[in-house]
Amino acid sequence: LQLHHKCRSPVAAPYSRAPSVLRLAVADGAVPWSAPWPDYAPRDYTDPCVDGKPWADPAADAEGFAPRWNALDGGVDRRSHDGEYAVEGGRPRNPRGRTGLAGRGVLGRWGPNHAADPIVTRWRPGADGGARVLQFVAIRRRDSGEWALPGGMVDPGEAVSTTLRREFLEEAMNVLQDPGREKLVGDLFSSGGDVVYRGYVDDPRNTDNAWMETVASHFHDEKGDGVAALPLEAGDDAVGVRWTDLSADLKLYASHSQFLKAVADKMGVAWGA
Ligand code: RP5
Ligand code: MG
Ligand code: MG
Repeated sequence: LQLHHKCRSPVAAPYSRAPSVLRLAVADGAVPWSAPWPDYAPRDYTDPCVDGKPWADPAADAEGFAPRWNALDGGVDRRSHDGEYAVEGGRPRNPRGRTGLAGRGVLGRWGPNHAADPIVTRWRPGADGGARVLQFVAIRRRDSGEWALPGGMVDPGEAVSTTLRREFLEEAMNVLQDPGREKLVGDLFSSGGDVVYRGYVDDPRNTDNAWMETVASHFHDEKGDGVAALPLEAGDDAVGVRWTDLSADLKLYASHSQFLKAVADKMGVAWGA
């Protein structure tokens, strides 16, 4: 079992709006559900920000709410990339173990919340001679202030390839303010990219009953002139955007640096420590 870490910090950034919401401290050895903890009773918390939202599920015990767990449930994909998850007391159980918080926290869906992360790369311009340096487009998240991939949630019924392109346009090109920019990406995303990771994300918002999963897909512009011409401007939930050198030293949101390591390995560039 790969341990999750970012959802075990007692004052995870997304909860800073509600500082009274603290997670129970869960030691490494107590993460697996198989580790006995008879009186484990984490706080049960679902943030008011998800109440009644069209992108969110209702309360687990809401009348008429009969989700099909581990299945494609209408437009909502309730399957995990990592196999079948358990459902206990009407709630999905985090496949990576305890997080110290029950409920959904700030996540909309019970069980897996599916996202897609576009990784757009080029070679750093102007580096003649010496080792080539790979760069990717990073955004800064409004919620935690951390640098991250410009990813986002897959809408019900949406193809992941569409999410990848849409989220890049929204967060890294601010297309919501300037729809004319959509055509500027040309066919950069038409291939669907090269999937470098698919599965659970070590996201600080994860709870015992709700967690992030993603498909991280790589789009590389070998010549770099196409992507160099893209106007980068933060939009939607992003408050910054920039070309960033790939490196093991990067401190990124959730498990995003793990996806970038896969890109570095694939492209044959040094990752470091
Ligand atoms: C992460 O949250 C995913 O890897 C993706 O980058 C992101 C999606 O959530 P929002 O950006 O929509 O908040 O777990
Ligand atoms: Mg978004
Ligand atoms: Mg996002």
